[in-house]
Amino acid sequence: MATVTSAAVAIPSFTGLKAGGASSAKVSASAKVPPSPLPRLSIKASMKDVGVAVVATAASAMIASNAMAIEILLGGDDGSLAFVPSEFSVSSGEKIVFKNNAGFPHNVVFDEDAVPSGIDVSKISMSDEDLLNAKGETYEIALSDKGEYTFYCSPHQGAGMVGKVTVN
Ligand SMILES: [Cu+2]
Repeated sequence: MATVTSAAVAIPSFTGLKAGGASSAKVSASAKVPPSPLPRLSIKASMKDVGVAVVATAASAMIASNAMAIEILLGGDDGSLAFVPSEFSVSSGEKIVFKNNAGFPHNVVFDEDAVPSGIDVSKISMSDEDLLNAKGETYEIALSDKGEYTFYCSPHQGAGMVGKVTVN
């Protein structure tokens, strides 16, 4: 008996809900008292839609940023004092993210004798005293002039921590 009753209630209220939702504010104002589940349900549905839209936006933003940036690790996972990868190429204006990984402190200093002519290395380098001391710290630059740029880590240059980027 109880089951039958609740089913009988559920069906008409659902039908009423659908009609109210379709025919906008005027109807729901005049039918204010009885369909109390109506606003609650329609809010739930619209929040779900918003959630889906937000997720989709975040995913496409991530894809876009991946396409426009390259990540270079400072220090190899095996403990090597190196840029990983040490040679790479980017498009003009593409973001280069140097990310502190292991064996720090590290920095990124461009070699004034091995960059395209006219480049002021002080504008694209970290200073010698400026070091990345914690894992995950980053140094970001974008190079717009095409050519080859050699860079090094000043604490580890002697150990061979040098790299080269070609800007196309
Ligand atoms: Cu280093």
